[in-house]
Amino acid sequence: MITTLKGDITGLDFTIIVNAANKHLLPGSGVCGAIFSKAGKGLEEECQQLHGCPTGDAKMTKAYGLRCDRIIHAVGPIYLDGNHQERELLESCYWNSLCLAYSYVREQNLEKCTLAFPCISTGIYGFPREEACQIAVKTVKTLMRQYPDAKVIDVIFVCYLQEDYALYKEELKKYEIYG
Ligand code: AR6
Repeated sequence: MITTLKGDITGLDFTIIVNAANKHLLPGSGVCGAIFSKAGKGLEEECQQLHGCPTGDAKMTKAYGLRCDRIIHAVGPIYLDGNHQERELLESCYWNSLCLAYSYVREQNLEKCTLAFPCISTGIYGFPREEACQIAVKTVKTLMRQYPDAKVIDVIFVCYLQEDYALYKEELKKYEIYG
């Protein structure tokens, strides 16, 4: 199932929440700042051991003070002008995060998993919201189609802003109708 909700991702008790991280895996502002400050010092310490993460990729940590079980730190692209592989890099963030989540499901023998994404790159990194939403939904749908086993993962796009929530509702509706 792929759904959307409006709210603060840091308060959710889903299996995994995704962080819109920076490539140093350091606390920043936005959703990343909120995740690090709620999770506590343990998260910073674990992230220091990971030696960063390339743009378009993702790494998983424990969740410490958060209510979820794990955090996936996905590093979205900084949007320059659309000619610097921003789309491909954003797509690869969603794809790689899903792959990590699926490995976790297998490793832990989970029958179900809830995976919450924020709108990666659309804040400080400046990715146009509408296009980012289309890429996010399309990437998740494509992966689920190619790997039906991954359907044990319920994906929830968690929107902080009403504007994003409206975009995701519309985009998901399109897929329900047209597949
Ligand atoms: N829950 C869900 N979504 C949120 C929350 C929240 N608590 N807070 C903000 N958002 P941004 P980026 C939304 O700027 O563009 C950091 O400094 C927000 O409305 O957090 O990927 C990192 O360390 C927006 O739609 O991330 C990086 O350096 C979305 O989260 C850099 O910012 C992403 O906005 C990453 O920039």
